[in-house]
Amino acid sequence: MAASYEDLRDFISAVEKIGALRHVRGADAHLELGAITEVAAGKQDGPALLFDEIKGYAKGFRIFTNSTVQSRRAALALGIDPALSPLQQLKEWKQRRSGLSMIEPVAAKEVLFLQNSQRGDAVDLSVFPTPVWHQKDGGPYIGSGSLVIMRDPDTGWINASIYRVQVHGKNRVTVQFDHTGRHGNMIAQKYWDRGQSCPVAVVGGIDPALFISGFEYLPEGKSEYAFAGAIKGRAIEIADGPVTGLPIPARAEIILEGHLLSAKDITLPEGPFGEFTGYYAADKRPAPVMDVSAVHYRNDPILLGSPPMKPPRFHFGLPFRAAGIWSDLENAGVTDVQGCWQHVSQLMTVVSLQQRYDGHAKRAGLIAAANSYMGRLVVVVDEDVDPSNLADVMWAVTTRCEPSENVDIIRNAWSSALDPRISPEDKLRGVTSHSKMIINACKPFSWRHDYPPSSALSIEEALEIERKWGDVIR
Ligand SMILES: Cc1cc2nc3c(=O)[nH]c(=O)nc-3n(C[C@H](O)[C@H](O)[C@H](O)COP(=O)(O)O)c2cc1C
Ligand SMILES: [Mn+2]
Repeated sequence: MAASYEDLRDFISAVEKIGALRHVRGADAHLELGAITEVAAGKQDGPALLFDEIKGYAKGFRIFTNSTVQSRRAALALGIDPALSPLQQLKEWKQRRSGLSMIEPVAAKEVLFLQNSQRGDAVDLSVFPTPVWHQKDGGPYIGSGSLVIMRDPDTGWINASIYRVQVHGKNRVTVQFDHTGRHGNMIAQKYWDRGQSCPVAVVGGIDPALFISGFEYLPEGKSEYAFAGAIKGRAIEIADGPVTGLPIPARAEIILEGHLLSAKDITLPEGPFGEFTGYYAADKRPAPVMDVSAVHYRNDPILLGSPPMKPPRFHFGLPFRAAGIWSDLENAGVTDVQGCWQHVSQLMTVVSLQQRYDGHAKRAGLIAAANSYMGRLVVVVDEDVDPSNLADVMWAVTTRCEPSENVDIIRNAWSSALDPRISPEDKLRGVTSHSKMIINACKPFSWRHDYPPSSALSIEEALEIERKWGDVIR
């Protein structure tokens, strides 16, 4: 099954059909809109939100938030049956992802983003509601879930990834690269090294397939558009931006076209911006400046807002990085993995497996730890524990793990400058690594058959009862 929406509006309609959309009128883009988003995202089955009549802005200039924070909408975005259990959904995505065939974008017949344009001196970003999302943010962000499009000047390769975009005036924004290895930064640098500014388009109001693609780690030279096409099972329709000639999804909502100026000549202080860890771990920092020379937008445009929020709220309700680790385990030859999951917005990884030999669980834990970005905690559980169920995972930790025997600490491992627990002194010295704890919460292999048996139903037995008696006990 592939995802079947045409564009963001179409996805919003699909969300409304499953009863998961709420309309919010009269909110203030300064903090209030972000606060409503955060509270809704924190609810068990929290809805997606479509804001209109935003205080001080024209009716029809809308913002859509919490698009895919919840697993049912994440499944809808991927085209996966939402009736499956979350772990089955992730398993299906893992299987599909490894066999996806790329679908190259095609030229659009109709270019919806050109319905309205501002050019040159008429460019004025202040007509668009741009939220200040969290209280200590350095300013308003038009890009919290927008694609940044650039073309490699040597190869013509188009990169389209998500980087945050702060507004600094009516025709100036900054684009923030977390580190110099970001494809956008590598491409911009090539132009700057030749004494040129880098043509760039910021695309706001994209559908979830483009969002997922812009978020995925695709290798250099690979097209995020082709990957988004693969998710949808159908080519993304693109059209050239009139100013930059960059290919832009024709059904996107709001487009900024212009040039990213050489960071050698000019930067502006960017941030701080509330991060996905739930902290401000990085201060205001210099970021490259984009001069906006044209803005295009659809009638009644919808900006996709995807601010980072305190965990467990996360941009995407299925932990697709965990699907990557699950594949990594299988590719490394670790058999009998029943599932892999991430909690706390990717900061905790859980692997569930059926132990076949002594050391099996540790082998899986070490691989998962090596590939867990910023995650301090890795837990390995037996096959009777659903890794997506945090309460079950903690039950296993508290009843099967003897801390003096089953906990390992791995030092100097993969984290980032956004890690709130790396000290300011260490950060100044360039330290971006941390330690990781691997908890083996499996029954000890050598006496697993003598372990006190569980009094609870198995996952299958419980599901069977749900099927038969669910309506009565719900
Ligand atoms: C909502 C959202 C916001 C993001 N913001 C940034 C950002 O500001 N800077 C950044 O470097 N990466 C950011 N990322 C992560 C990148 O989009 C992601 O790592 C992507 O794979 C990078 O693509 P690239 O390899 O083409 O550079 C964000 C991701 C999401 C989902
Ligand atoms: Mn890329």
